[in-house]
Amino acid sequence: MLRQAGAFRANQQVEERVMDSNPLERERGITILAKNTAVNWHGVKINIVDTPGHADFGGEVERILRMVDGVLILVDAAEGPMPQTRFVTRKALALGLRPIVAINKIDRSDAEPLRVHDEVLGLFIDLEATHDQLDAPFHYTSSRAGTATAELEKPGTDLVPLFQSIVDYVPEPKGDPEGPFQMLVSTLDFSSFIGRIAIGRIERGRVRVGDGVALLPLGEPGMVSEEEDFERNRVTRLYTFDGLHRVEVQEAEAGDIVALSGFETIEIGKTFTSVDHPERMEGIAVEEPTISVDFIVNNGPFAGREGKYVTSRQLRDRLFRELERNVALRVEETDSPDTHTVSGRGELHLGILMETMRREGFEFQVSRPRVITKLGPDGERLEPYEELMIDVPEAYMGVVMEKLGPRRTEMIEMKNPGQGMVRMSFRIPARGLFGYRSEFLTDTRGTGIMHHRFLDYGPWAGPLAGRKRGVLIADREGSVVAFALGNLQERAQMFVEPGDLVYEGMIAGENSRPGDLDVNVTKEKKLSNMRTTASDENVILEPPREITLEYALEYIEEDELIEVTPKTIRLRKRVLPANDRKKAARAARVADAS
Ligand SMILES: Nc1nc2c(ncn2[C@@H]2O[C@H](COP(=O)(O)OP(=O)(O)OP(=O)(O)O)[C@@H](O)[C@H]2O)c(=O)[nH]1
Ligand SMILES: [Mg+2]
Repeated sequence: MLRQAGAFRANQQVEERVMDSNPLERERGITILAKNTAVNWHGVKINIVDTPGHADFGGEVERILRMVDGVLILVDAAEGPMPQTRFVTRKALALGLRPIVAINKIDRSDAEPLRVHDEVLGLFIDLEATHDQLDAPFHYTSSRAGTATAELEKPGTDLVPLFQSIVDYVPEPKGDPEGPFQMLVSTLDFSSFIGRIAIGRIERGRVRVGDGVALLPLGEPGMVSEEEDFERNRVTRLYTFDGLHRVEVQEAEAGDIVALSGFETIEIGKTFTSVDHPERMEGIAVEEPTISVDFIVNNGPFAGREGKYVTSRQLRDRLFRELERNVALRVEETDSPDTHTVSGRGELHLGILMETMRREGFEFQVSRPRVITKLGPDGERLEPYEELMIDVPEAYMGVVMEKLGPRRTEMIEMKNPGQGMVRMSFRIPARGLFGYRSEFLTDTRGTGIMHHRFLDYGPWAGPLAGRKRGVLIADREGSVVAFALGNLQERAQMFVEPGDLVYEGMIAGENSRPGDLDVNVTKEKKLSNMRTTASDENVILEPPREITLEYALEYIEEDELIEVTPKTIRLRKRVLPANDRKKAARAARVADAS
């Protein structure tokens, strides 16, 4: 769309996924932060906000939806609607926005656009779309080829039909440009030159650089009384969006999405108004967090070796700073100054924060995630449930069901779209997913795909079994030796490779059976005087399992921690010395028996 609307120079080389500008986004191939752009199509300015698709970034989606008058829903022509599609679509439909559907990637050899068309309609009905919304225009598109068509028999040649639908179908902004100025802060940006920048859509009136404007505190919508204190300041800079650029302007009016600076107390959800008409808009409702983890100062033996920021003070300041723009996040202090509890919308949401911090040079530890329970109307305990969607080859269906059963899973749907694959969706307590991913990957030999997302709160499911297998724990500090791994790998999947540094209490691999084992991964082969060649190099080692942050979050048990540094992710026992762990286990057994 950018290209065909002339956002690029004729021969400009444009990289793929050009809006995903943040390094983490580029690396992972997903959108994390919503971004604004705008194109001009035959004299009509179309503001576009690109949102993340994943449900964990729902907070991001919820607030930007307040800036738009319509939505374009992109669905993969082979995969069909995914759990995350349902999430964003529900939000958009509930706000009464009119959707346009693009069934994209019709160039894929396994595309089934008609089936996907039906699935999207089914989804709309499920989500109680209005008549108007059900009447959504559908386009079959290939964004790679730059084509759209409303009828499959007539292959598209460009995106004109899609642009036309947007112009015809999405209402113009309704705000009166002659009324008193009003704008909701939907998102934030920061520049070291000009400070905090508010981004939002002007609801009503107009604003000029130099205007004195009020910035109202959060609160109930309506006129703000004289007593309430609010910031009054001058707009120092004003920008609108155009293609991939921000354009500095002197004036903007109702319907424009702008970036505006000059205020100290900018916060998401606050309202800007003219000074003589301080009318607050409804704030941004963000869904409550569902899981928590503890961020703990790194107290392992390797602390401070790889990170720049390691103190509890630095960690605390950084976490609280994150709240300014990450609206679905909560940070709480605990009894210990070394520990903060951080709550978010899912493992990915928290995982991205951790990943961002380690890139900035932070070093810290994280606990196993806990679900956030609530009380129901009759005082009963409720816990979060997720929708789990699994694609596996038919042969692995049995083992998946067998493993999910004890995790209190309920099957919602099973489909057999062909090609030997089955798609199943389940309702599962969020707790039931902890530790499941690694089993799933092992059980399906890496051929399965799983997605999950928050669904709702439901009755507490009772005790659930934890991880099935135990871990191998390094019993001393040192450098990992191939010879030692060669002996261990028959009964374990290693997480470390030769040359890695380990310490006592660090987790080096997964036991293929239940129960933890303390092992020496630094053990050298005894040198005899008959030594021949470098025997170490003859050991054939399985590659270690790669431990990513999200993997680690789903993997660890309550008595374990993840150590996160800019260079490494290590798993460890909370209690490092093997003797202390044994004593604790003995004490627990005694307590159990009595
Ligand atoms: N074959 C084919 N691939 C496409 C087409 N459009 C996009 N892709 C590929 O699909 C992948 C995902 O594209 P993205 O633009 O990141 O998808 P997205 O919906 O923005 O993803 P999120 O923002 O993370 O939800 C990229 O590798 C694209 O190259 C298409 O029309 N045909
Ligand atoms: Mg994207």
